[in-house]
Amino acid sequence: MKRPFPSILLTAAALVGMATALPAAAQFAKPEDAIKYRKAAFTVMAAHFGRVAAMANGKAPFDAKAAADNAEIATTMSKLPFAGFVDGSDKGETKAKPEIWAEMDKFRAGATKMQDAMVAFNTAAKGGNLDAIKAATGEVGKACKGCHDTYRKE
Ligand code: ASC
Repeated sequence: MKRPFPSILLTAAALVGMATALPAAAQFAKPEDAIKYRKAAFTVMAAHFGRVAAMANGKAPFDAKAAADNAEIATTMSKLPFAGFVDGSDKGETKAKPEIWAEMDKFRAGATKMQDAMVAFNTAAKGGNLDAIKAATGEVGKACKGCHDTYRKE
């Protein structure tokens, strides 16, 4: 019997669909994989946010196109790290404080605040007005710092 789509392709397509539709449902074989994942996502987010922040702070020349491109990536990345704060990932190579797991609702609220600030920042970056970008950058920075002060070691 000849089928139009071999079932292996259908299975592969279904897996790809799941992986792209549900980043928040990222699965981890081991707690250390979740730790690596969230650190990687934060690292990429910070790199791209930082490029715009450098422009906002006058440490890099303002380039509207680069600001918009980097803000878009930072905003996309901001959606990813929090899926990595799974149970059991409070121990290992991490600066995450145990308070995160004791106050998960509060922690998630802080994450949402940052993600919302990122969306506003992305809008500002697309608008190309440096003063608006400066203000929105400050709001994202505040949201980052808010959680770092409470939930990050050192
Ligand atoms: C950044 C970055 C952070 C935040 C934080 C804001 O660019 O990498 O972690 O801003 O420094 O206070």
